[in-house]
Amino acid sequence: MKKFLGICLTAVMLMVLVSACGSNNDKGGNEASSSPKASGESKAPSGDAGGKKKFAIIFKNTGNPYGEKEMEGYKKAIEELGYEAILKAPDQPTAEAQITMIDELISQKVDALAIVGNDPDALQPALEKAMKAGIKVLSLDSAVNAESRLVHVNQADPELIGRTLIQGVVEMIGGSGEIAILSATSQATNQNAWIEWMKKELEDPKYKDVKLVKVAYGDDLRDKSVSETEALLKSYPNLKGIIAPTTVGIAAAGKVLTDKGLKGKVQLTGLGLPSEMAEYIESGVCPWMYLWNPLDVGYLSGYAADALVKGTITGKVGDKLTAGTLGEKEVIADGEGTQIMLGAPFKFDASNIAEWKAVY
Ligand code: RAM
Repeated sequence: MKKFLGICLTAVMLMVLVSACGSNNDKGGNEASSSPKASGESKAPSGDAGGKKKFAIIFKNTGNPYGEKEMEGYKKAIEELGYEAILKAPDQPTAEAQITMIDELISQKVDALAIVGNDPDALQPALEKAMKAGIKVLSLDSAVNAESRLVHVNQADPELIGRTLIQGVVEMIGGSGEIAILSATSQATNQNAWIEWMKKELEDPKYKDVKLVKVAYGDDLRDKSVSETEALLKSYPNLKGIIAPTTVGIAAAGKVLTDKGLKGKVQLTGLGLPSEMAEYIESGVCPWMYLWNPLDVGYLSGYAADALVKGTITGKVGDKLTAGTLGEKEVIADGEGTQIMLGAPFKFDASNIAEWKAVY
């Protein structure tokens, strides 16, 4: 815990620094044009035949404010580098829908493609085809497997996220009782990695009185996340805590617990957007939660894509890049592949949520 607090403190200092520099947290800019509103909608290439380089990003699905912020950060990096940003997200969070979009981007001859994978393996043939066509492929947020990408941009250490969420909920429920997880899709690489670490943390004998009764999947769709939360409450009347490691899930659970008057009876924590969770943190339905800056995840990915296209990095361990206002970053190992790490998660509670809800 001490170590984590230390890391949190460093994160606070970094975030204060970033906001003081007025970098990715400024609310100016053209948010409207950076949000895909419907399936397949993208910003058309500007048509300047001079051939501005095209940098695409595909998020998991539409209708997720977290994804819009991530894409906004990517667009900011790409535009400050002087290129064209193409932002895409399918209606549904499926691999199939992303494959269709990858094929379109191959035909459009984009220079780079950053993907938030809806499946670790299913996108491999399409992404290999893209790389054979000369497109620099990277993943961010939710990784694709090592063969399908040159590098992954990771928001934070999965072990730290998973262990911290268990420690948090256990503290909230007073050390014993039933807990459940409300996740995104069952194929999401990022959520699955965090859940694995939650389960490892729970193996510690100190949690012998804590029982994980179910992992439910709301698919990052608001209505499904609401109904999955309601089903958890119905099936497990003694449930004492919910961890939702997804911004869509935690906001849905916050609403359900509020509407049912369960504040203090069923505790809630997880990974949430301050703008969506402020009311539940202020009311006490969710005493605290964690996240990183999604604008920065996208922004870092934009700079990583640029470095891959310029050839200043190839994605191998030890490669270094300067990621705009985020400064120096290094490529490090990640299982069979490689990654670039943004930083540590940040804790949001009643003392700081008002400040952050306006930022993201
Ligand atoms: C949701 C998405 C995203 C994840 C966040 C925490 O918005 O699943 O991929 O990183 O939650």
